[in-house]
Amino acid sequence: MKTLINESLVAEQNQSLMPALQEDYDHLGAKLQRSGIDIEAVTQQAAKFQVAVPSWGTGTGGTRFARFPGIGEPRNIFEKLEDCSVINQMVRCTEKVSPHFPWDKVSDFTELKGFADDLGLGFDAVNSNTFQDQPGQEHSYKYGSLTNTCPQTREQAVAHNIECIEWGKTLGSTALTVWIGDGSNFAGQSHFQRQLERYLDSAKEVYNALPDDWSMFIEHKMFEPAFYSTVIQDWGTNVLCAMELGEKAKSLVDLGHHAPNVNIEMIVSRLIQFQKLAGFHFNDSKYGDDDLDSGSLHPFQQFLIFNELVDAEHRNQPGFNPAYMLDQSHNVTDPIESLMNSAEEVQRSYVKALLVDRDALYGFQDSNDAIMAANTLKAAFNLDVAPILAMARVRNGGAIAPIATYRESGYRAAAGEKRPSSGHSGSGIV
Ligand code: AOS
Ligand code: ZN
Ligand code: ZN
Repeated sequence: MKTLINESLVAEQNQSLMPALQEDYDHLGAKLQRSGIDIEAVTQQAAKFQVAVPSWGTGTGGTRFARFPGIGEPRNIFEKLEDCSVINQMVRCTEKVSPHFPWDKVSDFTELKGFADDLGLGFDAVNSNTFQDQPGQEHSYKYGSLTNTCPQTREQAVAHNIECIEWGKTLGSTALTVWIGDGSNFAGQSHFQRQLERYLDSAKEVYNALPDDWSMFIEHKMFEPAFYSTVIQDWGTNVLCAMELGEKAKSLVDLGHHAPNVNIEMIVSRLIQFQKLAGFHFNDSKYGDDDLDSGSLHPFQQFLIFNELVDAEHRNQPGFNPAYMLDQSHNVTDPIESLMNSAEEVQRSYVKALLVDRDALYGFQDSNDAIMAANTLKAAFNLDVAPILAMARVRNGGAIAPIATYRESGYRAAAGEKRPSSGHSGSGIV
């Protein structure tokens, strides 16, 4: 496997940090032992954890208002994959990339697959894009795509989703994520039911094109770019459509796509119970679909979501096989650093959830001991599991201190040399 950061630099950095890590790890191990937890078993679980990186997250995207290009931004999917491989080399829990078409322009998918293979990367869900027009496109998505009142426009959107499936097959992907921007901006602008009927008709055509081992992930979002109503606005409409389509259709939860203060962990629990949880777009949010770094604002919420996920693992729930992906976009940080941080934060939530004393929790729930139930969760959440994460990384060949090692490597500056900036800041992508 080709690595873009010098392996001996990683080894050197790890060597100097190892004595302190070992000390912290042994200390945490002894502490966990008192609660009957074997740290080695937890570290092995942590080392198996994976979350996919979004190809669009490697560019210095920004907001819909402006784009501020960063140094050495990837100019195409091949360079995006290079950056993803650096992320994975450092954190070793991001082996897959989720591509977005046609943002990721590809002329030869077999070549792309080979390029990714060489970097030790695979592909997670492929994303279609019918929320903006592309140059030369025949029918406009201004008034919607899969739900457009014009049948030819709907057909065009269906055809794009089907071509994404075809491309994904070559890449080794097994899922299509469909997020549409369809909705309305004025009361009365669209007939809610007729619009959703059109969605279902179009979505059925896409669904029917899925290979046997594929899934269709439906992603809901409350608002934006439509601000009065959105067709797939919440998990209710999402799961109703997924049920209508069939068992290969499931509901994808993007953490930033809910009304403020919504109990997302409970939505996750419901979707698990009815075998309809597709997976996640992890990110964090203060106001809406902010796409901020995972765990940067609400680490407890993210932990509570993982508490549901680990509980499902613990209960061996049928049909439980969620896809974990990041969905974030930045203006102010180096995207490689942000994506490494996010991956680690998601993994941190997972590890903390593994440490919840589930039998004790069930006991407190059954005896209605609310305070002890809450304290049981908090006891796991308040543990500092950083030594477990670092040990899992180093055993998988990654860096004890990903950001420090990445900075030391000078990768970004070298990318700046190889990938000269186009020098202008055009309008952004949502
Ligand atoms: C849009 O808000 C959604 O989060 C989608 O997942 C979208 O495809 C992605 O964020 C890229 O913009
Ligand atoms: Zn998303
Ligand atoms: Zn979003």
